[in-house]
Amino acid sequence: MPSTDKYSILLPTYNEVENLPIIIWLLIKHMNASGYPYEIIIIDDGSPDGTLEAAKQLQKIYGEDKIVLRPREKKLGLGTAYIHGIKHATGNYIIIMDADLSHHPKFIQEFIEKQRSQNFDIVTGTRYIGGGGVHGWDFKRKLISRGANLLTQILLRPGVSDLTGSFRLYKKDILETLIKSCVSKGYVFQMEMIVRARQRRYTIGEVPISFVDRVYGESKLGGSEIIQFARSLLYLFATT
Ligand SMILES: Nc1nc2c(ncn2[C@@H]2O[C@H](COP(=O)(O)OP(=O)(O)O)[C@@H](O)[C@H]2O)c(=O)[nH]1
Ligand SMILES: [Mg+2]
Repeated sequence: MPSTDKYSILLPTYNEVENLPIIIWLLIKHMNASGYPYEIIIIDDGSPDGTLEAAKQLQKIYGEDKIVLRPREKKLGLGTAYIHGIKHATGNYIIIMDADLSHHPKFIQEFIEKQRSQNFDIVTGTRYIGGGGVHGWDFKRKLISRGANLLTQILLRPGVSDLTGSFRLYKKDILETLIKSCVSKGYVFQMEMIVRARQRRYTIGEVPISFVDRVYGESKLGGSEIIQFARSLLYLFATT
């Protein structure tokens, strides 16, 4: 392994005070076991539930080299939270994931090994091939996710099985370029990232993951997000 390789894990948080200690504990455990150099960057957007205070406690426990805090004043959205995080990342690889325990840190090592096996530009977790799966979602949410994926597959043919997932590993420079080329916000953002990656002929590897619905707190996916998704999909269909 070249000694310069390092993995920056971006953890955007909004009201994740119950989930944060567990996800951090799991991340530290699995990343230490993997042996790869890493840092965890927490981007909290002024959560009223005290997530940032919890993050400060965790930083004291695990150290400032492992836990980096890059908070913002108020809720400014996930897309810009990633951009903000990337700016402060010292690793040459970036891992993005939810802090709500939907994405289990145990899969990260598989992402890393997949990336290294063929020098992929991007590795994405997939719920729709191999041992992947979704747990805890009701029928409606499963239908929306499947439907969104299916519709996108038909219209855009991106050749990746899970387009709306947000558990991924990127080469840092690739992520920087991609994020700048994306116009959408919200749920559709992850899909646009993959579609644009394909356009640019970036290579994408897939790792089956099991996805568990968030343990505490509420998801932000609502009716307006679905309409926005459909709209953006048509936009991408028309312009790419
Ligand atoms: N910093 C920041 N984090 C956010 C924001 N919105 C959501 N998050 C976090 O981003 C991740 C994904 O959000 P989530 O509600 O789980 O979306 P879902 O999985 O699509 O239901 C979670 O870790 C949230 O705490 C935001 O505006 N700013
Ligand atoms: Mg989530």
